[in-house]
Amino acid sequence: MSRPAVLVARAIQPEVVARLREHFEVEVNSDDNIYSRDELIARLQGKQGVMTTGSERIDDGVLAAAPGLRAVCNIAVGYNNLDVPAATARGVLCTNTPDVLTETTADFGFALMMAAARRVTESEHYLRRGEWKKWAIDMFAGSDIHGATLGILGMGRIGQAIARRGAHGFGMKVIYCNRSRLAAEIEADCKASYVSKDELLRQADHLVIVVPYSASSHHAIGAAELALMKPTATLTNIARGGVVDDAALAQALAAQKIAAAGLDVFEGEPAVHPALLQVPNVVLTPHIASATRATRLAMANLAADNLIAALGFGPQAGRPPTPLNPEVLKPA
Ligand code: 8YV
Repeated sequence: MSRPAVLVARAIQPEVVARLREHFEVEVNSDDNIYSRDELIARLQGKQGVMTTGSERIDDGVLAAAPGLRAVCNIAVGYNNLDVPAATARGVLCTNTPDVLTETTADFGFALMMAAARRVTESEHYLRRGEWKKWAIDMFAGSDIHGATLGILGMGRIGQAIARRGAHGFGMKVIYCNRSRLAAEIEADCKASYVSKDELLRQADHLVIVVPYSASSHHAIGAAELALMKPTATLTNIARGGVVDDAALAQALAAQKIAAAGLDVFEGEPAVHPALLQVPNVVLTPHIASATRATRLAMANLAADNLIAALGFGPQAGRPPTPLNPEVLKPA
């Protein structure tokens, strides 16, 4: 019997590719570039599975053009690049990589928030430019993290991990806004209080955005929302670019309507809104919140576990660990 063919849409760790090769004929994107839509469709011909990152859009048109596809395994917890209902309608399994990146991503959210609040990159650029000649009482004075109010928009696994860091590690007062209120024991564990979105924006000294991207969270933070924030506040986005209106944010930063921002994700990335590159009070990183060696390996391995199981191989054959649309799986 011939082995199924699968596509790995971005180069991943060789040891994970080796695991896939135990079961499949594997084609790996050897280029640094994301496939164009047409190239992706061409490469998917004859493939039963694909491993994607958050960048490849798999919509109904792509699925229709790749009728042999049975599984799409994202190496990401976010899956706004996948049209899951369309996949379900076509009987294609979709999977993501929750949990394995929660703590690493929360660490980075905290790092970005602290860097923005304490003006780390802004002051480093000043030093590198050779402008540091003397001390001044207000030199790069930022705002405190300890004891401040941490506001979290989107209280899923990563939001909760950030809340725990703030409450238990830094003595912060934690408030959150979420689609639904969390169970009392989770609120107690995170020492977090539920507030409305407006209250979140008004009260937060440091606002961290961790809400998944969808049509309803598109531009959840725009000019009107930024106007509610304190002029001393910071905003950190580790969710998805489209959740924040980057042009409005750049304007608010330039006009010092808020003090600073930390951004790991951007609308239209890898392009970054040019106005954001012009303002000094923003820390910019290239979507690396989950990027530790250990976590990226765990993510790729989990995606591989999903693909191997989805196509009926390995110890979990037919029972992929983290399905998004388990209803397409046939009962064992
Ligand atoms: C990924 C992410 O690295 O998991 C997510 O949703 O945003 C990141 O951890 C990125 O999407 C590439 O797959």
